[in-house]
Amino acid sequence: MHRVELVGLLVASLLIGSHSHRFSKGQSSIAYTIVKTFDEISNQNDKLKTIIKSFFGDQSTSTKAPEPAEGECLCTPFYLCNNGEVNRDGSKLFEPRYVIKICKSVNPCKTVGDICCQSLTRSPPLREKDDRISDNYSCGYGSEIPGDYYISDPTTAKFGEYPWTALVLNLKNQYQCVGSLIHPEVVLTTAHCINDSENYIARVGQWNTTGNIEPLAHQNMSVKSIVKHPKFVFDNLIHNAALLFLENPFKLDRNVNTACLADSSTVPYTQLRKSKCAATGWGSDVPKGIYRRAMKKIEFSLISNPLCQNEFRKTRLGKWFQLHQTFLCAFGKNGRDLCYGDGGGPLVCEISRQPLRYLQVGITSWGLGCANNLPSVFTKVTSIKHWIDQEMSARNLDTSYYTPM
Ligand SMILES: *[C@@H]1O[C@H](CO)[C@@H](O)[C@H](O)[C@H]1NC(C)=O
Ligand SMILES: *[C@@H]1O[C@H](CO)[C@@H](O)[C@H](O)[C@H]1NC(C)=O
Ligand SMILES: *[C@@H]1O[C@H](CO)[C@@H](O)[C@H](O)[C@H]1NC(C)=O
Ligand SMILES: CC(=O)N[C@H]1CO[C@H](CO)[C@@H](O)[C@@H]1O
Repeated sequence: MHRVELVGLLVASLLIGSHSHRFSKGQSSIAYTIVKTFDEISNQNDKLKTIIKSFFGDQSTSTKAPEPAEGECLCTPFYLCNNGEVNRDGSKLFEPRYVIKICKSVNPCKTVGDICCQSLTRSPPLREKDDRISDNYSCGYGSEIPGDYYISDPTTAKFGEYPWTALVLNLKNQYQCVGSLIHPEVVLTTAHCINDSENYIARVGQWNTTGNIEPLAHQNMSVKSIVKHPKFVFDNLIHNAALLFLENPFKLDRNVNTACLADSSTVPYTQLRKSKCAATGWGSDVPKGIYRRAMKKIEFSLISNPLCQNEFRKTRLGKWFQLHQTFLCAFGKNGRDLCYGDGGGPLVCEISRQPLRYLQVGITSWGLGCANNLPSVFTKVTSIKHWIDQEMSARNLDTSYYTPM
């Protein structure tokens, strides 16, 4: 096993050539380098790709978990020992992607009494019909909506690009978490940012949360009832999912569409590991940073659970850490990452052979810090899909809104 690992790393390091110094920076960068290496060669040489895959394809063999024997003394940091038992599921050690501070929108005008006014030079909004979604409904498609809105960097989504990404607000209009529209009257989010005894509002079709500058209007809707996953555990965030059922349905439009949901019977994750994935939200860029105004988009590459578990075993979660099967991990491209306030947001991947159509595979759940070469962790949609279907059927709601046909 060790030899296979070593030869594999050798091949990887030969391939990245001048970049091989990354290995000296610590082991956590190795997996990142491998992911990057796959990216870098993916368009170059299929044969090399096959060779690398033969070493890394089955990651479960090269990242075999140590298993403690029963009754064995395990020397662990004190915080990993609970009543004489080693903490193996990361209880209370994860950092959920919470909203930790509310960003106040400050009036930027210097003169007392002045307020922000829209530019008069804005081009008129274009309102042609998009036949993909208006009458004949289809989940997972975004729209190109031309307009005079400024996009500052590659981590900002375009208006209409991810039309299922929803804001979850409290009654004071404060940002609580992100969600995804899976049916005109249902929003999927994480359980960790929802308090069942509070009231919420869902908002869709918005891009810039601080100004109504979009060429198509957003929509607000009150949440009528909340259902958390019955097996959700707050301390270790397993089954971290909640459904918000709305008072009335949203109207689907070019800036409002439903997400398609991954189903284990139709989508092999190994296939999705090669596709373009992205997560969206309005969270901060750094811990304690301010929240984004315009929708944020972070591109991700999915990794296997054994590889992910191995990455976290090198952290304070400890070497006995076991990643629960309801999680899904991904590395942010170019070292970018989600952060506080992104919880509940959708992670979507392009469906192979259906260009520009996306499938929601994850719900943003937790990480350790932000953008520090560790994977981001999501609730795996396939592990909660059955529960979603059941809750929908119990209310006579049409599941075809999130089923890609
Ligand atoms: C949930 O909301 C109720 C009612 O506002 C409040 O008493 C309770 O402390 C909240 N729970 C949590 C975990 O914040
Ligand atoms: C969002 O709106 C605010 C206020 O109108 C504006 O200052 C900011 O530039 C907008 N952001 C983007 C990315 O357009
Ligand atoms: C949505 O709710 C916010 C906060 O109450 C409000 O400012 C906004 O005008 C509402 N949008 C629409 C389209 O009604
Ligand atoms: C191709 C297709 O399915 N067209 C349908 C679109 O929706 C209208 C009415 O909603 C139907 O009449 C069409 O057959």
